[in-house]
Amino acid sequence: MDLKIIKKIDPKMAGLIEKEEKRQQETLTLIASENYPSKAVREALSSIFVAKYAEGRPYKRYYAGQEFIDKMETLVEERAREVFGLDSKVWAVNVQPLSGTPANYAVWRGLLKLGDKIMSLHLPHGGHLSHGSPASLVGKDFKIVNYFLDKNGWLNYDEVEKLAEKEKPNLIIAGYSAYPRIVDFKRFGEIAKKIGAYFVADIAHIAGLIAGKVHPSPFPYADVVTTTTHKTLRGPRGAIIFCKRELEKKIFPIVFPGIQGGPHEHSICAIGVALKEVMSQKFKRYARQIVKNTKALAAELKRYDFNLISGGSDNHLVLIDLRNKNISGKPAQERLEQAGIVINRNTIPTIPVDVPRQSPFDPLGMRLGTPALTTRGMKEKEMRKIAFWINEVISKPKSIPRVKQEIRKLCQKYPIP
Ligand code: DSN
Repeated sequence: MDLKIIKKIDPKMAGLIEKEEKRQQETLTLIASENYPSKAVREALSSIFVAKYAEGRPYKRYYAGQEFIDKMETLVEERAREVFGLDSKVWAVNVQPLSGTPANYAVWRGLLKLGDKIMSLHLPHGGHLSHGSPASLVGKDFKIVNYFLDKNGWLNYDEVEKLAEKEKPNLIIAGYSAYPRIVDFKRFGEIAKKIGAYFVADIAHIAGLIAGKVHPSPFPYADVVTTTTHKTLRGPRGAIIFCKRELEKKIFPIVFPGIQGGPHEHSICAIGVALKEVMSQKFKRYARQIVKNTKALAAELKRYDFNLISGGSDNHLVLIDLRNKNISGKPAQERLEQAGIVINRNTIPTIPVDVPRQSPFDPLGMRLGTPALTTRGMKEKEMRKIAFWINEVISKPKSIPRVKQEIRKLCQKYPIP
């Protein structure tokens, strides 16, 4: 990025930006929730919309000077619907939430009374903080009942149904941070309907895969769909709420004025540019390549005797139980980072829930995702090489300096956008 002006007025900050850019260029980002937005998206992020307050919904604002903001935000809403094939008579869209957690919180507070019951996946099994962790406000405002993955790390829809019938939650959430398999949204929709609960799909991790048609869509079955915009969707940081028209009046006033003030219109503009890119054939090829890359990475890691939760992957991530490698998540993450492989340590779901809790600071597994490297243009061949390096670093720490050099060389061939 050209930092000519910042360099003049704030060399210290320019230096930090340059260092971070170099770090990202010389290392392999395998954090499943990260990605590289295009130059066009970054250009939109620094557009003049950054200077504008626009509290309220399009064409119903509290500030003057909204002629182009209204057109821009409406265009982004239309594109969001187009990307997922939605009818504007049925689906309302709000592109203002600042990120995924506030988007989700607005939905729960809009649809439920304090103390109502939410049913979601247990956090250490791959759920999300905003789905009702006791550490989050959601866990304090609502009663939370959790479902669990089975002993091999798969969703068990019959168990979800039994629990839903017993607990009668007001709202059921499907959507995960560390689940490597296709989600049967149809089944979730049927379960929710049977007990009269709202069904919310949080597709933050897989929105780009759904838009690219490599994962089934939740829209035919859900009352509400939330997503962040910066993961597989490859936009700037932000979030979108889609809800059935009849729920719009309940949810959108929680976004504003409930929990937010002025929306970040420069981010919304950049979301619009990202959505335009998502509509292209090129993006569909990108989504297909993410899945191919993850499958190649998974297959090769298995050859090195890594124990993959659920035995493999259908999407953009793999989750690994490290116990047979005699290392836990934190030292594995640190060792890999020294070599230039940036991953998440992660809890794994195959530990019975009644044994002492895995510490989130040093859990028993790690999570790897391919969206960012796929954006850099890497394919199956590079994934196999990366699996080799991961094995080298985990099994032979002495290899770290050599692997680091090899990774740097590979990274030169695949510039970050
Ligand atoms: N914390 C994000 C992730 O890494 O999956 C989700 O919000």
